[in-house]
Amino acid sequence: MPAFSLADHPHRRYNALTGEWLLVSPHRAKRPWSGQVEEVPSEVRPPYDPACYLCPGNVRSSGERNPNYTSTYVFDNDFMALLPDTPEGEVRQGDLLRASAERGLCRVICFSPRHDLTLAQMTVEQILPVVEVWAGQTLEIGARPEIGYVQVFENKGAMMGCSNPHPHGQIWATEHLPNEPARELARQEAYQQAHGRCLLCDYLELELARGERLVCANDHFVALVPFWAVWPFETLVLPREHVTDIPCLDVRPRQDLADILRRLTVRYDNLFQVSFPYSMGWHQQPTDGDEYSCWHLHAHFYPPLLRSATVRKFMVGFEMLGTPQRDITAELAAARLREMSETRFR
Ligand code: H2U
Ligand code: ZN
Repeated sequence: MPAFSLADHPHRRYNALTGEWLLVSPHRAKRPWSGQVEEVPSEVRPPYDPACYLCPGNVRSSGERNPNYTSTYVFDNDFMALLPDTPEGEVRQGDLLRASAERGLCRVICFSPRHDLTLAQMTVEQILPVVEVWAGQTLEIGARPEIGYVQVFENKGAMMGCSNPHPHGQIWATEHLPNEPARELARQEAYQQAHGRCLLCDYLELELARGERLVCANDHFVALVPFWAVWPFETLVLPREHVTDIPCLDVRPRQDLADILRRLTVRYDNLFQVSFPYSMGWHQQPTDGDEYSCWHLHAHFYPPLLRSATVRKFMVGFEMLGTPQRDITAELAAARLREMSETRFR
């Protein structure tokens, strides 16, 4: 019997950040596909679309008119999933029926007045204001007494359920810590307790030394495919310095963040020569006023595409009922992304 290898044999991998396991089946990467094929959405869009509710000067469904903004633009989501003035209340029957009121708010952030751009097509100078808005919004919303956590994210592409191609992201801020950051907090706290060091500082050091899962880097940020990636081309974006949230980032790190976002999203677009769909978002320290020095700021990119612009990964069957699974290894995915150009295809 040949010796066990991560590149050839089915195995489970541990996600040190969430404490969950995933299944990796590298021997299965050449499986033939006769399932669903996605449509490639048209790439051509006008710089201004009179029917777009995010373009400057247009009227939204609330009846409000967007200003003629020239860089970024933030507004309260007209269909907030959470409301700031929800009355306090609880429903409880033993340990079986539990519910409690949740306060919060939702905002939309337009990244650019240009309807036809994406982060991958914007310059570092154009992306920097987006980073500044993320920082400013995190500070402002996080300072509200009813807000315990600010989730900054971008849902990109029709495949991800995004309703509008105009470059934009969202913020959902909640009273309580959502599930994913709660899992990450528990692991980061436990690691700090056990080792007296930050989990992601140590992880980054290990990945920089090994190199096999790195995608790209600059002086302040590193993009890599995490050892425990579930989505085929999932990446983790980490500041080299131990900072707890975006507002903590200094001037140069913010510029480097804009740089790494451009370079990573261009690599994604070049992979299948398509505007690459994904959900991405920042995991920052909670804003309930407690101490979270163990928290290491990071972003996750979760793209659904698997082997081409038209074949996506589904989280179904065993993954829904058992454990998430992947075929192509994190190391192979990183190598593919690493060899991509940082000049976007035309
Ligand atoms: P997507 O990122 O999933 O496309 O969502 C865009 C958000 O924009 C969505 O949350 C909001 C929707 O509620 N929206 C407005 O706030 N005003 C509008 O006129 C349309 C959509
Ligand atoms: Zn638009």
